[in-house]
Amino acid sequence: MRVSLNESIPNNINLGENRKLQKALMAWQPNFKEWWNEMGPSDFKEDQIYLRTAISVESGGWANFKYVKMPDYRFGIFLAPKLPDRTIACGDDSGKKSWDLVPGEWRKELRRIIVTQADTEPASVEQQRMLGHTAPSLYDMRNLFQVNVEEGRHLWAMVYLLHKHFGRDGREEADELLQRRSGNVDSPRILETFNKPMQDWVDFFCFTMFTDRDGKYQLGALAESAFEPLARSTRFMLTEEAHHLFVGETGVDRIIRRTCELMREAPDGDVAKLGGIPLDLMQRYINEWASSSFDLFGGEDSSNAATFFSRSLKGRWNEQRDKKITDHVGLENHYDLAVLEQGRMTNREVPLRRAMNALLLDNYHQDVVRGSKNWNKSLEEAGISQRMTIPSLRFNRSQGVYANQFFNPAGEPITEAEFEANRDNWFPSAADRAYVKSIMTPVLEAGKVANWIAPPKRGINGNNLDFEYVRFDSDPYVRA
Ligand code: BYC
Ligand code: FE
Ligand code: FE
Repeated sequence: MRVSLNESIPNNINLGENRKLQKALMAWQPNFKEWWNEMGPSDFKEDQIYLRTAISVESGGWANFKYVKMPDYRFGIFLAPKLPDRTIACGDDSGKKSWDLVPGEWRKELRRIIVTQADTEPASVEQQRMLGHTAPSLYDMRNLFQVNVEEGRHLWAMVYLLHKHFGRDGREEADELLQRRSGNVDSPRILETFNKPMQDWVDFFCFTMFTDRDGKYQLGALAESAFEPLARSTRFMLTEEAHHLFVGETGVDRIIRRTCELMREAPDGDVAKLGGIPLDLMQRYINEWASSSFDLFGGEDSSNAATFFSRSLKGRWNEQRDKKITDHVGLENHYDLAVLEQGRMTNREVPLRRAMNALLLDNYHQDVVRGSKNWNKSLEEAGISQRMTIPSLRFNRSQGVYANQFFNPAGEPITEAEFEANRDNWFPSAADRAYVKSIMTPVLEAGKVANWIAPPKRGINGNNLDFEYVRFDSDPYVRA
């Protein structure tokens, strides 16, 4: 029993030598499997998927590709290597020795951060569970399932921390992670974006572009934590996250490139007549997922953020590596935040520590703007004059200083009536969603791609597009 758990969970945490931890994880594992079976990808359990499995943190070990059935996937637990002489990166204790164990004073806060991070992982799997049925190609189906199993592994990574470092409370939290459900009214996931339905592949590509990218920045901030096990877990998670972001950014790009082709073919430029995705519709999906993802950073002016930073639980993006960050204590400076007061924009000087969420959101925003420039390059190359835009950080917010205020996508204040009158211009309408749904027919033959999306520029792990990324156990069209 002991040996088999150790074998079924690839790890670099000496799991085989820690009986107490093994026992805790062994008790949790069947519940995880039950959850995966019920809430993980619908169908495709008997099919062979060309997946990468992390079996060690070394470069050759974390990207090990082979065919596996998803129920047999091995969810490993890995810590990135210890950085020699790492000291605390930020806050009051900057420069002191980092922690291998949770300090009693910050236990509650650390647990809360880890639980919040953990909760997003199974939530995203739940949100994406129906998408396999409408995959636009085997390549895309494989990427979807790759993302799903890795989010499952990220849950394991956080549950390991809860079990190892937080005793009984940690075990209870780990159980509750399998009980909450995305979108459930009585027991929802913690953060709002993770309760939104994901109905089609345009949602999926926007989610992996915008929402997984919040993951990148939050994980980066946690990789600066003084709590070494958290810093090292999240550092390894970041290596996997890159692929999720790639799937999103290139997915949107492939839609745009296909739309450009169809715009040339359609006599009056109306790509919907040819089953393509109009650029305006794409923009509405972008507005929706981008603005919802901005909320994931929490308030721009936040006492929680100040606590997390000053107690060294969470740092800034590249806190340790960025040469431009010289003040790691953060008591000196302030952040200039534009706020709407009595109908006009004014500046609020936010003490730097309270502005940590705003700073991280700015890093994130620059990154999504960079991504949108790549999409616009595709438009330019195709000779199309329309451009995609990332909405202002003030647009459509439910968290932070702009919550319950009204701005247009350019960030200019407007009235509530104007906002409401523009809903169908700015967000996917019922008609948009019905149209997208109508074109989401699965394409499940190697080398073929749905009509509404361009093929990828290259395949996975050096393979071509016509590689058989999924080997079906029985005719998938008959099943679907
Ligand atoms: N929805 O001081 P405030 C990922 C709550 S994604 C609902 O403004 P704070 C992934 C907040 O909890 C990365 N509630 O913000 C992606 C607080 O509640 P309490 C996930 C929200 O606390 C795709 C209150 O509002 N990781 O990995 O500084 C697929 C006031 O909060 C929201 C993390 O989030 C919201 N959007 O910051 C798979 C890292 N925003 O305490 C995976 C861990 C705020 O008053 N989490 N609230 O009851 C954190 O560091 C912080 O909790 C947050 C919020 C950055 C999320
Ligand atoms: Fe994740
Ligand atoms: Fe992810």
